[in-house]
Amino acid sequence: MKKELGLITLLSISLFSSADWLDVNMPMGVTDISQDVFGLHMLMFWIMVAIGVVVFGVLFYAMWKYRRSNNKKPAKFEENHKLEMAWTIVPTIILVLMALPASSLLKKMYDHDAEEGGIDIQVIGWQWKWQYKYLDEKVGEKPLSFFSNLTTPADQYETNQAEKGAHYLLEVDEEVVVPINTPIRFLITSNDVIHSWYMSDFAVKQDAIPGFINVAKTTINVPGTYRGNCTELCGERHAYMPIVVRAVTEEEYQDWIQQKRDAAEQLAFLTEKEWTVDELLSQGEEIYNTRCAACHQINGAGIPGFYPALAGSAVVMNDKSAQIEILMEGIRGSQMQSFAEQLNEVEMASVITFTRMSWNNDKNGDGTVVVPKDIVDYKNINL
Ligand code: HEC
Ligand SMILES: [Cu+2]
Repeated sequence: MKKELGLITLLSISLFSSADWLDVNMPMGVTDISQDVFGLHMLMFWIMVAIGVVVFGVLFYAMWKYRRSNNKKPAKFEENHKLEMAWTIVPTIILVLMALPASSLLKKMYDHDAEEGGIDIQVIGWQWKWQYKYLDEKVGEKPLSFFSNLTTPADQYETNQAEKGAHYLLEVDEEVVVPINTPIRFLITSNDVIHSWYMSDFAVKQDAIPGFINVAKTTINVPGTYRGNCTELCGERHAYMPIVVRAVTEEEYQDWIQQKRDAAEQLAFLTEKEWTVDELLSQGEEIYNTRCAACHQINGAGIPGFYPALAGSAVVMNDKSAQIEILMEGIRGSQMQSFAEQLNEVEMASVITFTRMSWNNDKNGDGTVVVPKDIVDYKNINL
């Protein structure tokens, strides 16, 4: 069966290899499984073409041959047991034959076992972003972990004022970097509602369900940047939590891991350094726009009834500890989640400072700046 599949894939690839055809067809992807899926899809396609040719051939032949102007007298028979048996048995056989390669491929897709030299990446869905934890790569004592947020500027999709970029709604601040030719297991789960991690180039689509771990295994053959989406309606910004995976050589992968480790080391130094208000503000604005503006809006006005305004908010204008606590702990039962894992001390301090110094909050409130040390202190007391 495998040989035939391969042959048919080859045949289909040569027939459909002009770019125009590939555009209308299913993508072939960059993993063995995704190419098998493509092969299966083409096998089914040609079987359907053959059935279509036979059925419509007989139909049109009969219409032409037995047309009234040809002076044909209609036959009078009512039942034909042999014919009825045939049109029941033949399709059944065809269906069973189609199920054989389909189920053997499905079995291959659902193979969850860890492999020698493979890596495990935990994927966690959040409203509305993805978190990735590299379980085999430690940074300090914890696994390497980061969040991946949409970076398409809001004026490209909210007001339609700006021209859409090349990777409109498919671009993020932190790409998932993985090595090629290495078995990767994605252990997919969710922190809040049901999401779904979908990457068509790998033929991977798995629901991310709170309390469960779904496994998807893949080995990427071709280096490149691959883009996908959340495919389970998960709330109002469902369309704004894309997936970007960058597959690189083993060497580049190791470099990237090292960079992440260096950055973590650098952070210890950055939390202790003296920050100027301007430095905090410019970093804070960037973070606010990617992490907070989706709900609280760029101008801090929020959306009445859904998201409170931060402009003029008593929490933001007064004693800084109240706001630090909200950002660190989240507000239970609301969409205001804890940012303790999502932002480091420097990012946390700068985004809080930004909200306290913007939209006239500094004029009406107490105007105190929050520095990274405040966050470190909070963690020392509370965590
Ligand atoms: C997914 C939507 C969402 C995101 C993203 C979000 N918030 Fe919130 N935020 C809320 C909601 C909803 C509340 C109100 C919760 C409640 O009181 O029940 C809230 C409340 C707050 C409050 C308290 C305001 C008040 O006056 O009570 C502050 C401060 C705040 N958020 C800051 C931030 C900052 C800073 C960020 C970015 C790091 C952020 N939020 C990201 C939804 C969000
Ligand atoms: Cu989602």
